[in-house]
Amino acid sequence: MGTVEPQVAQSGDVQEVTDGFHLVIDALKLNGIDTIFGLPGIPITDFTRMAQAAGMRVISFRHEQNAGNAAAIAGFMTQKPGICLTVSAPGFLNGLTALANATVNCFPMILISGSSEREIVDLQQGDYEEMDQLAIAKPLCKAAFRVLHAEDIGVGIARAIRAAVSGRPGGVYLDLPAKLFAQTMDAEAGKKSLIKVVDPAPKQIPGTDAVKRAVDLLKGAKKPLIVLGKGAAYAQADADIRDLIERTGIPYLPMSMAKGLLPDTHEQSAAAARSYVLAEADVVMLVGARLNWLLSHGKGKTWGGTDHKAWGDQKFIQIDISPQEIDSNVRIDAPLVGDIGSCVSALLAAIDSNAGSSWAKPPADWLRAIAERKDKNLAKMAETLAKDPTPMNFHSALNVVRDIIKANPDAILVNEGANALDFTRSIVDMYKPRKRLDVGTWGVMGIGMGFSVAAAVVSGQPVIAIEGDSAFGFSGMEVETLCRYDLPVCVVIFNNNGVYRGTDVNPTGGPDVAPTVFVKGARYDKLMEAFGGVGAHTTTPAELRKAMEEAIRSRKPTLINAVIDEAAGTESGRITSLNPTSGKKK
Ligand code: FYN
Ligand code: ADP
Repeated sequence: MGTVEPQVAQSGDVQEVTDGFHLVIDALKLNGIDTIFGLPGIPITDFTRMAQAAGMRVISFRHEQNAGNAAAIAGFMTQKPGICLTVSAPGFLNGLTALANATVNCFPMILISGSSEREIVDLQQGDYEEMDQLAIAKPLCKAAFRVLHAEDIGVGIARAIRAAVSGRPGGVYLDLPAKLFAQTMDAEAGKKSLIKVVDPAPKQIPGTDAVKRAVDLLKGAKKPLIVLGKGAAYAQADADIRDLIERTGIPYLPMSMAKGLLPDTHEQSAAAARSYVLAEADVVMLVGARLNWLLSHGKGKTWGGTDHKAWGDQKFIQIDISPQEIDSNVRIDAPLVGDIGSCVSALLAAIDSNAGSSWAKPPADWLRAIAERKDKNLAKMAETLAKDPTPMNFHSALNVVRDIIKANPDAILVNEGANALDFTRSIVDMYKPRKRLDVGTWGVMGIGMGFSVAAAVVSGQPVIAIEGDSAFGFSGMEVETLCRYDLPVCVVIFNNNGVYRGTDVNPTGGPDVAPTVFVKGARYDKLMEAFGGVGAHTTTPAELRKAMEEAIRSRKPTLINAVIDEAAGTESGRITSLNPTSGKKK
């Protein structure tokens, strides 16, 4: 395994050879990629051993989807493509969900899957794990490539990296047939065939006319608003974004994964007056945020429209790296196409040259009106959080989480569920960029443990995963992975015995429970103890606080079963309206 015997060339000289295994590893390392998230098996088991032997960090999971989610979020956090490695057909398909999710979320990721004999697959003769993986991956990701010859590995990896991180980032599939790994070639020629990608995500500078158009629109606004999306968080232009917001004095609304780009306690944050600002603003600047369902497609009552499809009266500026994003839902009056770093610094320069230090702050009555709404909502929230009901509910439990994050602002918060997601988003303030990782554009369940593993591995910081009991189930087996790598992850399961809540009953009176109900009183904490981690069973905020503080202090993998009122929680949390209602009459 792993070693390639030197071959004797015809001249009698010893010729150093390399092979597909080593060329892939060398190509990744040459491009600064030092971690692989994956799951070994035919035909990539030896590859994982050799990668580890070559000094790469190889993190093995229990299911490929979780490895894929880990790779995707590592890409978001680092701007380097996260690598997920899987076996053929079923392993590939398991990783594909994460690849599609990464693409939808604009996270750079490369799914590398081994594949079976091309000749047999193409003639459909029934190979072990036979599947035309390239064809299946293509419509679900940004780009898909296959490498058939060892001398093309350098180009294949370079194309995959460029496709993942340039322009709008996304998921890339790289198909590596089993035969490729064992192919040999002259070591020197192999080395020369590798490419160190120069400037993988080139800056995209916005046009000066586009910058002027945007500044003119902002300048004339009476009720301006900036919406920060996860593209703004990804861009790592934190200081300039903060500068732009503070120098213009414009109120801003963070989308969920943009929370913490500026501290949520910032006086210009309009998060607690969301409905008001969206409906009332006259000029809205979107920074790395799409007008998709999370922003009601930029129209309807949310935006002050007269009915659910009507456009509001506001004008939009949109900063995005993808020119095709513009006008996708409503008219964009001032598109600013380019990378966020370049666009924001161009805006700052234009603001300087236009107005010097005298850029007029937004009208006081707009700021006052927002402050009034915000103060009212904050006071209402404070009142709810101060209650200490028995049994514990989402609010009293999250009041604890809120304090823990405040005391540990470098900790990363992973969050999934329905109510567990929605309440956490509005209750737990974030203080630093890219610290909140959640279900993203699809609202997908199952990211929890994959994101947690990657967050801990990439950052070395403590991770707190706030999980609905249903959401946790999608990736729960990875608690073994947390223990195996001894990661500082504290999983808190908000256990209310079911999907949304645990109180539904089977209307027939039959022996099966309702489709949304789980085993009552489940002890998820014992799952963690089974693998040597710390389990805690908590029923009060005081117990929860103690267990969380201990987890942060010890940095041991910890799972806290936080029992909450089984009647707490609404159907689908804040998005109940997306459920269709039956029109059937008796
Ligand atoms: C927000 N709010 C606050 C605060 N932050 N009040 C007090 N204090 C703080 N810190 C207020 C805010 O102004 C809103 O009140 C309300 O709380 C809700 O805010 P939120 O959650 O930001 O806004 P809303 O309306 O829920 O946003 C829509 C959404 C969001 C689609 C962006 O619901 C979302 O991100 N959903 C993702 C759901 C998902 O993916 N679920 C997973 C699948 S679950 P008002 O201004 O008074 O309205 C499968 O079933
Ligand atoms: P949110 O869900 O937080 O609203 P979205 O995922 O909808 O955020 O939007 C992110 C947007 O950011 C995408 O349209 C994407 O093209 C854009 N984007 C991602 N990275 C960059 C970047 N570096 N520069 C400019 N735009 C970016």
